[in-house]
Amino acid sequence: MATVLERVLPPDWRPVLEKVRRGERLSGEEGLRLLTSNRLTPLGALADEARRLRAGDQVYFNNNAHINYSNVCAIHCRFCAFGKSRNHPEGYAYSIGQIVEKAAAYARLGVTEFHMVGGLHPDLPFDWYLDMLRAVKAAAPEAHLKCFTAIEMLHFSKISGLPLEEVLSRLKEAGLGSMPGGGAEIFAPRVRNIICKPKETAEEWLWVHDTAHSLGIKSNATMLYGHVERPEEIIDHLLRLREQQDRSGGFQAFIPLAFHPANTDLSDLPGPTGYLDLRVVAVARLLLDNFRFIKSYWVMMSPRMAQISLAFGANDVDGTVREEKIYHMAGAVTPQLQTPEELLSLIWEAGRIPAERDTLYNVIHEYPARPPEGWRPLLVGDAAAAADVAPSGPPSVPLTLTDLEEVEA
Ligand code: V47
Repeated sequence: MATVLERVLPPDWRPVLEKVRRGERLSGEEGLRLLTSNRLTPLGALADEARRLRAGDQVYFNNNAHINYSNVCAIHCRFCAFGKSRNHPEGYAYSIGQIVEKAAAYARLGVTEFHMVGGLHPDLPFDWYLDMLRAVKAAAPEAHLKCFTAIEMLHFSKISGLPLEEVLSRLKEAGLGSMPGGGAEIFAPRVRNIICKPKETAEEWLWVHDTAHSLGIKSNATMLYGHVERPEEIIDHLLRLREQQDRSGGFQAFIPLAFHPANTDLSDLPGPTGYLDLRVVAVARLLLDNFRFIKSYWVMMSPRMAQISLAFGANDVDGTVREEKIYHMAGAVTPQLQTPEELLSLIWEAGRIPAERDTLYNVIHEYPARPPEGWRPLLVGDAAAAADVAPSGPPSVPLTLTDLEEVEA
């Protein structure tokens, strides 16, 4: 008897399903055919099957806080609304004291990860970043520091005159735990030329991650889509990440980043559609057979779309976030915070098993497959809107089942 998946699948996609089931690698041509098809339901079903077979039914989230330490940036990328020149009225740079104050307050709220990135500041010396990491580590010793994109790492190498390996080793010594995936944009030179001409090349971005992996520093990978890229360039980006992962193996999650045009030089572009969001997640899951985690970053996708993407191959929704500037300066209207309760609701309602993780995907809290009796799903954004998201807000420790039962009682 044919399964539902087999029934919805167009006959010429059968060989792809068979490859997925046999654990065989899909080709770029197959990826392109899927990406350019508008048959969303079978594409989702195919990606969901790949996710189920390769990664299981848990959906991960973490209790994290983003700290964008400065938006002052020596280069100008046309897709970016965050970076500002040194004298711009909206340019800012937190002092180490201010960063430590935020970190200490967030640590008291149960945050396990600080995601810290910023612009390429023209004046701060490399020692400032080392001092900043040491100070945050001293204030929040239990928290994992996931900091600085590959582009920032190359900037540090330039301003310090140190080889990249030395930059990474010194940051690691100062407390760096892993690297986020930003700055990749789209690898194709044609697109980089249009959207981020002054930025380093794909080869340089990949080299930084390769070097980080060789030093035992895990990292993530991203792709910015929904602007001027062509489907072939999305596929090229994914294949280059897959090759890099074959070589160095240190990528944890792939995070597709939907372009937000407001307040950028590309504000005349419409940004991605919902169809594109879901097709990119699904094709990433299918092509990236060596990435266990496909993360739907709810800040840029919206919590609702991130929830739907769980049926299209995603198995991570990022974290609580709390304070985000890169997307909100580009017009994002998503909340700043999703509480653990909201993330749990989102995952349970999608029929999946929530797991709170640390940055390295160790599970900190396992949750049951189904919510406790009487659990009322929270509308995404509800609790966040009502909560005090400032660091001085009420303590918000990760929930356990016992906590949930107490809430219900
Ligand atoms: O590198 C900047 C992108 C990235 C815009 O590794 C924009 O866990 C859309 O990398 N519209 C930073 N995107 C964010 C990032 C990230 C986010 C969440 C988790 C992780 C992780 C990494 O945001 C930048 C750039 O690619 N970006 N401006 C914009 N207007």
